Amino acid sequence: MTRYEYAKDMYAKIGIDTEAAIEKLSALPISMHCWQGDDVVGFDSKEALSGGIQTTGNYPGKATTPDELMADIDKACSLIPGKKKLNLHASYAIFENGEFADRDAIEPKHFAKWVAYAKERNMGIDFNPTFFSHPMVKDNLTLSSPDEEVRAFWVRHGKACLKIAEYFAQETGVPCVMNIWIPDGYKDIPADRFAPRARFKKSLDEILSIDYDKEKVYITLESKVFGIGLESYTVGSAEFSLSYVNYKGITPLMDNGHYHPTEVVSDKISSLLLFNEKIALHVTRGVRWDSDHVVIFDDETKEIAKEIVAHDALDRVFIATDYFDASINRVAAWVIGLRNVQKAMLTALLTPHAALAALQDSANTTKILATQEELKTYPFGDVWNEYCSRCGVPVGESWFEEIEKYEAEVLSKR
Ligand code: RNT
Ligand code: ZN
Repeated sequence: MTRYEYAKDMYAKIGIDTEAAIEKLSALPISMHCWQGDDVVGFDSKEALSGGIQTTGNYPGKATTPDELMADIDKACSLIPGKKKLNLHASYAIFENGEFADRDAIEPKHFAKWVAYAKERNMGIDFNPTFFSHPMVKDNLTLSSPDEEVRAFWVRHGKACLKIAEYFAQETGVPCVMNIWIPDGYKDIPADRFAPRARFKKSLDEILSIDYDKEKVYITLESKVFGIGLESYTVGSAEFSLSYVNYKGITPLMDNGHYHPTEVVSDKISSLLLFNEKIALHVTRGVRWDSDHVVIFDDETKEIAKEIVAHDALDRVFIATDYFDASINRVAAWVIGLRNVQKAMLTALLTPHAALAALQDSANTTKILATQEELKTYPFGDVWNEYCSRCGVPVGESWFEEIEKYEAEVLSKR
């Protein structure tokens, strides 16, 4: 009997079909953020990263050209099991032959290379307007700016991105999630909390006033509680974002680094699923704050996965990663984080949710706790290894040898 066969039997005894779990997980797309590869720099400006987010570290070998970034994404994908979608930011527009278009004038053609890349790999594409790291961000404000020139510029950017999102969906045949996140806010106590939010609402209304195919593009709005230099007030707070989403019938996006430290996204998912057809997630890891550390296989990531699986919402939740660590090998950072998202999902798929829920309904909370704790020592690793091997990616820590080789042969030569 192989280790997998043994594990399969053990899970079968508690009513879990490991084959079905592997099959479900193989079909679940995880949207991989391109910006881990170059510290959120992009190709369209020489501006430093702004918007209250921060990368720290200067590990050698970061991608500085589209070809390098694409090669690094390929390397990472070859070491991550499961289905991937590509998540791009507008700042990753590719300009050729000396051509340039500012953020408010970008067009689908500036992303044609990404489309060709995704099509060759059978990937869908998600998209993000880039409302940061640009000279038109004035006083940390974009869509909520009182300066009409600034506000209008970013509205045009949003509209331009919507066209590009439609183009991605059209070309790849996979719906595109277009996520709006603005960094707007104030470092210290604002005199007026209302007007910036009213302007943000107006700007979103303007962007969404253009016609788009709602079957092809899902617009999501990402809330946030604070940013570096924006500690006292963010325009796109949780209440603003949820209310706006409900008012317009778009999709909410929760980033698990964007709440007060004792709040957990795992506890928010069920409420949002009750009132929204679809929801979206940015899976990250906050260390004390929204620090965007590489996702690890920790309790909260598992709990998030559990909420998706237990409510049978695999096809209602858009799962994306969002973190950026410049202090370690960037390709490895992708691999570690995405393998951990996959592990969390697999753990959830190997949990007898219905049986546990029945215990809750019969008030047998003692048995719930006992079962949950016993499940922690089930042979999860053997199912995980089987899954990796069936996906054709390295099993166990052997993937790291590939990273060392890639670093020696490619990254260190940059
Ligand atoms: C920032 C948000 C946002 C960004 C990316 C780069 O706090 O999480 O999603 O990380 O758009
Ligand atoms: Zn995010």
